[in-house]
Amino acid sequence: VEASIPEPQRDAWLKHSAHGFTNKDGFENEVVRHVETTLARSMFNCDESAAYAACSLAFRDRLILEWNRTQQRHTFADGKRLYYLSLEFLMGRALDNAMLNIGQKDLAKSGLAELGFRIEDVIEQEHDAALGNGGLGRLAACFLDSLASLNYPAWGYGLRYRYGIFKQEIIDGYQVEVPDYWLDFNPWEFPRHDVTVDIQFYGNVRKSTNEAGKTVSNWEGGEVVKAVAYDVPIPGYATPSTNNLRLWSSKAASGEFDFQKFNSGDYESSVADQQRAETISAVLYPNDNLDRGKELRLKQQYFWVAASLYDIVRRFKKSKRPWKEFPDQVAIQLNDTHPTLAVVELQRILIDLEGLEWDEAWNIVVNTFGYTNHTVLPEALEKWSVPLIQHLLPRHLQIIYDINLFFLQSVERKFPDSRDLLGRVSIIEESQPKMVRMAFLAIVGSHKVNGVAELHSDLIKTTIFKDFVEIFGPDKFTNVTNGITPRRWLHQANPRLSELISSKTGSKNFLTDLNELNKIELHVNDKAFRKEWADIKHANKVRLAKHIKASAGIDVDPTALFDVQVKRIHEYKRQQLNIFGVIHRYLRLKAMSPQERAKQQKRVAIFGGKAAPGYWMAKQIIHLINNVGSVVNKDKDIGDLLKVVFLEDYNVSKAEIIIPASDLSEHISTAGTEASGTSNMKFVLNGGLIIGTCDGANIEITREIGENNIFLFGTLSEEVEDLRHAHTYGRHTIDPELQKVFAEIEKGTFGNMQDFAALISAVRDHGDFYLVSDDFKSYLDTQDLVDEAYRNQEEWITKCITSVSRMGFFSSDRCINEYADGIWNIEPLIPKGAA
Ligand code: 4GP
Repeated sequence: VEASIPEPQRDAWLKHSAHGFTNKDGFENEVVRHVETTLARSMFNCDESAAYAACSLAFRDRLILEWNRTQQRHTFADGKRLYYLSLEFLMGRALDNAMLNIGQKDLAKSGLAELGFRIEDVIEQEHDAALGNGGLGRLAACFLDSLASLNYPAWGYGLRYRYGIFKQEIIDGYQVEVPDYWLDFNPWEFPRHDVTVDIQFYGNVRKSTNEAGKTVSNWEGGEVVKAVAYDVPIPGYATPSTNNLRLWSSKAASGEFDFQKFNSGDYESSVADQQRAETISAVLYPNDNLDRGKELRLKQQYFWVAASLYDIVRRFKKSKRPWKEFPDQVAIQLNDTHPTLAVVELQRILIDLEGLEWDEAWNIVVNTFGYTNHTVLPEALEKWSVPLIQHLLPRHLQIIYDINLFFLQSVERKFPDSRDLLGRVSIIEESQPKMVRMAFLAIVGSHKVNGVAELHSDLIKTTIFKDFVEIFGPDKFTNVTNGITPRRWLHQANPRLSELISSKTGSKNFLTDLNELNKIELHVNDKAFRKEWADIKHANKVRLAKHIKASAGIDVDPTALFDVQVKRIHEYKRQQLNIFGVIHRYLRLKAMSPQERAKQQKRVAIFGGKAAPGYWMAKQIIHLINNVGSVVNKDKDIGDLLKVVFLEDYNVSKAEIIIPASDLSEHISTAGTEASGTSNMKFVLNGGLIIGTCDGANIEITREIGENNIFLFGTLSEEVEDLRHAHTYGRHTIDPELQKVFAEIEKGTFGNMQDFAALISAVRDHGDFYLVSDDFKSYLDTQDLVDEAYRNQEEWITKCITSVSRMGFFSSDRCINEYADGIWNIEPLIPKGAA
């Protein structure tokens, strides 16, 4: 407000206000202007990357104008906003998405053509924004798209990592990690050097008495690091609403500390401080579903949470409302436990800085936060050691102890006779050293806790959080089944299919109301429609085949069945089951006569995904896949009957090529381990069928599309515990077909058997925790059913069309509306011009 232009000068501003391009001519003007001025190049010196840069800047300018208007609208309306706190936003590329969401891709295409460029080549220049590991980060990105498209006043808050998820190279069959420095040129962010927050670490707490005679805690000393905001505009689809993703970057605070050192001649160490400060936002931890408990990670978490809360509180304070209205104005969603310190930080702000009483403050905190759990895997549940928190955040540790004390006292009052219960639910684990259980802190500090698919939400209530359901009652726990944005995952990734669907549904409305897809079921027998459907799938497969040739050097037949498993490599996701199945298929083909072989279904087994750099077993799985590929792919007996491909460096932009080209995709986690899965939804939406276990969202997908349209197999989640128990106590016989596979590996057919000994012994000697042997037979049998079904192409296409038509439920728009109604209590703010 202080910086606003006085009334008399505003006319001049209005007269000169920027507009952005509105037609092709205007677009070309902007592109050329950016080439010639912003980039300081010319028509004699403009390659595709310059064209990409200029085109992106032209779109960015448009977006930021809408962004400004959107923010003004939100400020003026002064309603409740949502803040989505996520350490990961796996955004992928922005240009194509911006062009499509604004509805100007055709214009850009012809404009670029006039200037001498093919739009596809320009789009290809962009480096993925890969600030995430896998499902959790990509979900956050889909949510941002839906929040903007549905016109919700919402912000995302995250970290601006200098290095996103590493780039994966495959060298001699092994994964090698290469740093992903993606910020060389990033036209999609706006540095806000005027929006900074000083963040304190270390130091100590001193108690004092204020004028009112009250004891107050002062957090003093330590070190200060500066957080600088970088804003990324998030365009809504077919609406002017443009939301904000604010990413924080760390910098040394140019405070007294540095100057003192500098003046005393200690130049080197003042530069070292600078670098140390910058490491906070330097790198994304490359773990998916795995907690490593590194000190720098805790620093990242506090840095990000403290900066974001400062920003949120500052915004709230502008409206001069009483504190008790904070939860009416602000909803904060914790994407997993990574931002849980926000609960403590808000309590600290309220009691230490704003002078509220504990209870009043705590009430505000609990009503503000919601917490989403994404996994029940014990190795992924965050814990931080008490000494570490004590050292880094001394005041926060005191507050955590107080939160725990008051919580345990309330439990004790309610359940006076259950001593064990207090130990089980305590936020502090009595281990050596003591640990803070972040999930418990998140539950206690939130008014709603949700899982991400029905089975998963039931499991958290009956297993890891069972006691909390007793304590708080069942209403605090809810389910919001994940979803995906049909804008990126259909319209952008599969433009021809999107076009075909709109020709049958009569409009593009299905992109904002995905249930409209059900109109295509009426056309399932329409010959021309089916033919076009099949042609599109084939073209997408040809495109992927070219990509495979270019990146892996392997020739694949686009008429073969493309069988895809792309996701993070994890024992629980069971890529080992898949590759053992592939070996089995190979051996079976080898044993056949040439005549018999000729009758078999051709397949291409396509894998992709990164392993956490420290996850040795996952890396062995990648190695085995590659070695099997190098044997099978050159076997003359086999030819096109079976190919095995590992696609290097799976990421969002590659997913956009792979997913539309799949016939079958694999979602085969041990039942009860995959919280939801979201790629399962993307594959079905693109007209591929899935083979899967009764796990995560596979179950709801089956309910929606019908069990005839999905290939389910394997152990059910309620049987898993008993089987594991049986394995541990000696009743474990390995499936005979799997034994043959092991024997072949041990013969050295796929290279040095020592390399794969651990993969085999996990199943044979160490209890087969993931039930690979138990599920092997039903997996193979089901794969045979797939071959048979694929042979009947007419029937197959019917299944695909029917499935797509029933996928409306899985839009992230549905999902966001459920959060908005059930957890956040926010309303859309629809601007003029929204479709
Ligand atoms: C993932 C879950 O593994 C996946 O099932 C789910 O679909 C996704 O979150 C989004 O909810 N979890 C993670 C993680 O990525 O790191 O915990």
